[in-house]
Amino acid sequence: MDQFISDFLKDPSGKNLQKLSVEFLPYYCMLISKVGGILSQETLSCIQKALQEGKLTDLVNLIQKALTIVEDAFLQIAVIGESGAGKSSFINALRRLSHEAEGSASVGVVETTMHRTPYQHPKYPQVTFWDLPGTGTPNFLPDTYLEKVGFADYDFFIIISSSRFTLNDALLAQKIKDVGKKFYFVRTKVDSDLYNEEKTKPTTFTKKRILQHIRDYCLANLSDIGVSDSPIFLISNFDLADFDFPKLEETLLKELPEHKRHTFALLLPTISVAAIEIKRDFLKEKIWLEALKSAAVSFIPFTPFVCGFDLPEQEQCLKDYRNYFGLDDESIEEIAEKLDTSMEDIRGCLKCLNFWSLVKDDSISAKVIKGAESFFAVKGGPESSVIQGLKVYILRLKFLDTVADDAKHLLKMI
Ligand SMILES: Nc1nc2c(ncn2[C@@H]2O[C@H](COP(=O)(O)OP(=O)(O)O)[C@@H](O)[C@H]2O)c(=O)[nH]1
Ligand SMILES: [Mg+2]
Repeated sequence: MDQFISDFLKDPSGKNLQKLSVEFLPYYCMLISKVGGILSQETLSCIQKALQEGKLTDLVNLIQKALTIVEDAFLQIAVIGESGAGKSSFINALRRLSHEAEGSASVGVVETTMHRTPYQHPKYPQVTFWDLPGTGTPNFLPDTYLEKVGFADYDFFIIISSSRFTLNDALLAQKIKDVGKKFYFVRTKVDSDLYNEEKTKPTTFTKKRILQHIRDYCLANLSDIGVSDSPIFLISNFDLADFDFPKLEETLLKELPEHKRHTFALLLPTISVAAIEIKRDFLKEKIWLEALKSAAVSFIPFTPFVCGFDLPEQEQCLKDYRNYFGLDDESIEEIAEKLDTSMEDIRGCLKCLNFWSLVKDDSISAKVIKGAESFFAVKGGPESSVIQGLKVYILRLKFLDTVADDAKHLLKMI
């Protein structure tokens, strides 16, 4: 049982809440993912203050408001670069769509228009990638470009090149910075550079040396055109798990505003153990905040029952988790195809598909009773809202761990 929540339930007095207000921040920092959490500094301070002053209604409202903002967060990602650099491929890779899938961005098509094209994420409609007109087109005018493409709409810009970054890219980066937005340089197609090098120089070829060479070359090129100290991410759109893509993910997550991190973490493809862990941490944080909220509600007199244990809702929650980790039916079918095996074979390896066995797990009731014991001591009898809240908390953690472990297991198989 979570120590903080259990301590919270043990004693609703002002003295205990004051103690918890001191412990809150260190505890929260320990709980969240290595790339940060979903609460802003301001919300954290307000939560601390609410605990210190024993204002439980404020605490509940603060958590609820923060969770709603996180749920509703939209993400608009602008992708820029010359025609042929790999923009459409990058967008498709992040949307987990093959080039042939319906709704995918057309690959290999030379764009000459000055229009931007939106591509919504098929699973997360609040995320849109924008394929922006190329910086290499004759119509490109750095002074008016950002205005024309509506720069204020985007959370950040990805500037893509498959060879040298151009002066226009550099001018654009400078302007993006001037308007207070972030940009990231991404060098695509390193898989094909490696392939070509190995074919042409098989005796002296080493992967590490070639990648370092590409990185140095890009950095020198950027420095030549006046951009210093910007990191470069080397990637292959054909294999996001390799090269710098995981580093790019982490950097973006760290640099996004807190309330948008959750949305971005969910859309990350589950292509590495690190990506699975990051996703798990973000979802865990949310489960914990919901549990803290529901614990606080138990101490507020005359509050209507907020957090009941509703089976269809729990079933939906498990479904959502499977979706987030790429274990929904459609994804399982794709994996079976990839591994040239039957869907039943894959399903047989997954524990997260059996909702009932997870719900009926005896260890859950034992944990709920243990967690509620401290509360009984205060109130002198079982309080149904506490039991329900703990049940939801422990069950959701179980769902999450089962799904994340299954995702890791499948990753190993793939
Ligand atoms: N080897 C390799 N080819 C890529 C990569 N990204 C894109 N391509 C290929 O480069 C060509 C142009 O890609 P596209 O995504 O249409 O570029 P765009 O014009 O910037 O949208 C296509 O043939 C892609 O298959 C990559 O990372 N590695
Ligand atoms: Mg394109």
